[in-house]
Amino acid sequence: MTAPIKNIIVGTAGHIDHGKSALVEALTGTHPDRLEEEKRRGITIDLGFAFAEDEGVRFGFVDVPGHERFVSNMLAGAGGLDLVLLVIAADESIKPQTREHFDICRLLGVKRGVVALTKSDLVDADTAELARLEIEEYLRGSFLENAPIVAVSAKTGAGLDDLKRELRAAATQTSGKDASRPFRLPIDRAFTIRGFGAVVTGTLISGSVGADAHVELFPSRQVLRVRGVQSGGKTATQAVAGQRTAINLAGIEHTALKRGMVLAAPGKFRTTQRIDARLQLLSTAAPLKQRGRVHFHSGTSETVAEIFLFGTKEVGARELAPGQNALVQLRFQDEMLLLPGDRFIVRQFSPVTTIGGGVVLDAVARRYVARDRGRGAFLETLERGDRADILAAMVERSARGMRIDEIEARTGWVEAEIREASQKLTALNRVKNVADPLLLVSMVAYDDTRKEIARSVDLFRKGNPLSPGISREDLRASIGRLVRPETFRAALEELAREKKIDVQGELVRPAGSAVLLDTEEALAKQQIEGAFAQAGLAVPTVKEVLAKLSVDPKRAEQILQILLREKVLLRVTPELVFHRDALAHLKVRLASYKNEKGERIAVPAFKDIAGVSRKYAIPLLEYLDRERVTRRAGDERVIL
Ligand SMILES: Nc1nc2c(ncn2[C@@H]2O[C@H](COP(=O)(O)OP(=O)(O)OP(=O)(O)O)[C@@H](O)[C@H]2O)c(=O)[nH]1
Ligand SMILES: [Mg+2]
Repeated sequence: MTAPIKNIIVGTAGHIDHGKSALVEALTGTHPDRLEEEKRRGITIDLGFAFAEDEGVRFGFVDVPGHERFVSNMLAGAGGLDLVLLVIAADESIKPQTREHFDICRLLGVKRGVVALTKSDLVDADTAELARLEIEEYLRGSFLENAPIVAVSAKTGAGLDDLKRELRAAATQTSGKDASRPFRLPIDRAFTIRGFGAVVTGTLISGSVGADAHVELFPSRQVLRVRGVQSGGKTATQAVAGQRTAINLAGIEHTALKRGMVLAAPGKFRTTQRIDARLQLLSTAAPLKQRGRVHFHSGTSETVAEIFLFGTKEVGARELAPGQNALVQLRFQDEMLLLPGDRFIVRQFSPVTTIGGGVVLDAVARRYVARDRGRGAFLETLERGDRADILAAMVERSARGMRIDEIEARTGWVEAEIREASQKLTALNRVKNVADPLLLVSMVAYDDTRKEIARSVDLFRKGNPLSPGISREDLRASIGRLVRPETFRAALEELAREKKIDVQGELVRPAGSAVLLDTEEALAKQQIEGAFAQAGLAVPTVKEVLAKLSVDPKRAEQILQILLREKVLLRVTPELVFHRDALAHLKVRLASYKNEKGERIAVPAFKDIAGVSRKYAIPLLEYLDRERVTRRAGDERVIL
């Protein structure tokens, strides 16, 4: 049985002309420089790629330019690497871009690598030893402190086997990228292939993708179909995280695609122009001013950002000192797709040099305000907490609560992870899940909603003692706008289950509270009912009846409403109200008419048996039609 294949991206780093591209060729057989200009000038300008497979490890090499003018191209390649191959020429030792590239790797959180001491054929043993000592000294205290330093020559082939062995060893210690997470591919090249159309390439940093999948292009948010994929330079059914990947896209011109755009799982993510982050400033940088402008690089994208400092220890600090770190807000000139945990680099606006980098904590940050006391603690939880802590902090900071899709978009977590964290928190009573699939609100916000509902129901009751309750709709409107319908419903139902309130159809009232009438009101109720009962079908107007009562008009109207709700009285038209017995009696008379005279009845005959004038007859017939007691047939009615 062979061990599963591991996909590892190795990125070169190092000063111009130190032999990066030559070394990649020596290791893979492919010279990574592809542009005419690169070949002519003998320097690398843009990213180059090559592949090698070695004992269960598939290496994708990303070769970067060493020239200081092309650091932004280097950054587009450095975003996705698992291992750095730090290339230092034995005859020159450490030079400015050795330092800058190495700083970038550190700031991007690269964890492992190998140092290649190249051009070893050009120096004697003492010079090589001196270079080695210098490099060891330089790397002390960094992630490469204990990394192997392998003397090699791309020219003679000396040391290449050792270097391959060390790369393999480093690869086995590297965890690689996670294919089970949502798909994300920062685009580093876009071109067209005759007969195929648009093709993009990039390092697949997360998830997997196959032919016929749909992917979303950021920042334009077009959804596109994948025609085919290649990984590691070969056609494949599926490309997985950690592979160099080429994707042939349907429905778009290659001219509409370029480096810096991102392909991602469709419908999952949003773009952002504002993030909160931890920023580390290099010790070689100048102090960073409040609202300083920088070039921002993450993945293959870059934009201009304005930096707001809020995490410095000294309250009111207006700048960040070299070598220090702080919690910051970054505001971008362009829409970016970023997720928590994404690393980034910032470069001075002018002259352009690398000054620092950091990690995204909150990709959907609230607008910066100078005094936001909760934010520091919140960001520290995002930075250090486990998934449940982070979820609780996010839910507690959002007044409306968070739906599962909102959590996914904001964190990049998969559903199972969200559910697990949510179960933990609901068991601890820190959050309440009020809907399916998943809407989490903080326990504090949920309890507030319950209290507000109970208060509102009571208040209505006090102001409207004759009303059987407040309607759900009015109750909902009386509760804060920040309460979502699902939260309202869950709280209402829970209060009803606990018998704190009574919910009957659309009406809500305090538990156990029937409408209580005082003697005067009870009398008025009898009088109203009596008036309509006596009138039979030739009813008086409501106004006339109510005017005779001793209670005030508003209460009289409410008492009428009670009778209507109890269905003792029935409203046939806005003006006409009948007693239920009168209507029942009419139906009996119609039934006997049908028995004796047949099913058809004309209006005059109806007036006779009802004993009413035309004024009542027509509305009554229309009412009976609606009730399906009769059906209109020309000028007559059919008794059903
Ligand atoms: N003698 C000798 N020459 C080397 C060796 N490696 C590279 N070279 C030469 O050094 C020059 C620069 O090599 P490249 O591989 O292009 O250097 P690079 O680091 O890729 O340069 P940039 O991409 O422009 O930063 C070329 O002429 C190579 O032939 C080596 O091990 N020995
Ligand atoms: Mg090169």
